[in-house]
Amino acid sequence: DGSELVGINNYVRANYQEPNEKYFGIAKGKNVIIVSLESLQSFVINHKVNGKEATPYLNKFIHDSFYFDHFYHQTGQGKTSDAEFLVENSLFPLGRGAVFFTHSGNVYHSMAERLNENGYYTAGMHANNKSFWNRDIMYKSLSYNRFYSMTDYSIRDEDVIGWGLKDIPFFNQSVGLMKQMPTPFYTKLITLTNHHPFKLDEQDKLIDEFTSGDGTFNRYFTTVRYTDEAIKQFIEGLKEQGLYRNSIIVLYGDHYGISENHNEAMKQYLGKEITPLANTELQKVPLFIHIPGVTDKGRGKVISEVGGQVDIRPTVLHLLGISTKGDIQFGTDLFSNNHGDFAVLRNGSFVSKEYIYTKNVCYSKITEQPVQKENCQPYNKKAKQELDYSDKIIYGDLLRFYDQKNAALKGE
Ligand code: GP9
Ligand code: MN
Repeated sequence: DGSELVGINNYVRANYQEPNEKYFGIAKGKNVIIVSLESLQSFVINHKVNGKEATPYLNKFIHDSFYFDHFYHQTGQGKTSDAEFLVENSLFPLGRGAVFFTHSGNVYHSMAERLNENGYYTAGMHANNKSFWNRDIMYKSLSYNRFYSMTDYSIRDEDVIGWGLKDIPFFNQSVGLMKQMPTPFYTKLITLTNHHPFKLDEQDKLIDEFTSGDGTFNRYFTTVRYTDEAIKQFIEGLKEQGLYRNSIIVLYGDHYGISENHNEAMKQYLGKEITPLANTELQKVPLFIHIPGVTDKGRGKVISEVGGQVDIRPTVLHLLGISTKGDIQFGTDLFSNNHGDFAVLRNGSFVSKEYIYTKNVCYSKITEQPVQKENCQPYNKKAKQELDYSDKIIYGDLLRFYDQKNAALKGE
């Protein structure tokens, strides 16, 4: 039965944070374009390799966006699909396995569902086989109206690398498809080229590889650079088609591309030891939110609030003027005055304004040294509680006992 949901619901109600009046509804009625950027980590932003920027376009786009530079991925073994799950539901993915496979039959009240209710056409777009990560099944549970997958794109042999269409033709064709959609629409696009093992055709290499003994690490910069170029052409395409000024654009990195197996090369690149603390900081992924008429013409802003992918759903819905007060979610609006500088990673590590907790050690972010565990204690409880409640919801399919429309438990 739904009795397990009582305590969870109370917790969620108590942790709800009011949106910031200044931003609530600021993008009302606009299209929503969310881009999941494959394996893009924050350490490459505003960083050079062999004297050249790895992300020249994104570095510029910071000035036309709200750019969150203390934003963390919270994914587990489900990688890209876990990031999608976080963004749609503001719930955490599972500690093991991929929720897209294991719990695709559950009831969810996704962001897409909320947008459908508010008159949006909703679509996932990804030029890979539709059944990868069980997306074709899960997207139905997430209430997408349509999934544009491999067969919806025209794919010439020379446009393929790795698992699917290269990012440049993918974005290019996606703009064409968006142009045909009923408005307002919500599209969620997933890039692919910056995926392990980071292989590119010769003509797509726009910068030289890094030089270390680690080929995977060296190549990473070249595929990152290619995706940066693809985003540039995408934004230009949106402008040409008149979609840019009617759409908010959210770009986020899905998860790390460089694992701890590459610490040696990472140390060489960053010029510092990759301690457990540094490794946790490396789980930062970029988050850009462009709002037409608000952040453009250089009126963007870097926001250093600590947050994570679980926060995207309330943040975006609030920008559109859609309340999430009655929703069961664990994220909070990044623009809220009470967001509260916090991100828990799926492995239980967490980050606050002053501390990082990982592998049973509480570190001061300022001194980078271990400090007394008591400093991390209040956050430790929150971290465990939220992961545990989220797991309970998924394992028990508890949202089927929740009446989303009336913001109440069913039968009460
Ligand atoms: C596959 C793409 C990459 O469709 O999402 O998956 P990943 O291995 O990053 O989860
Ligand atoms: Mn991925």
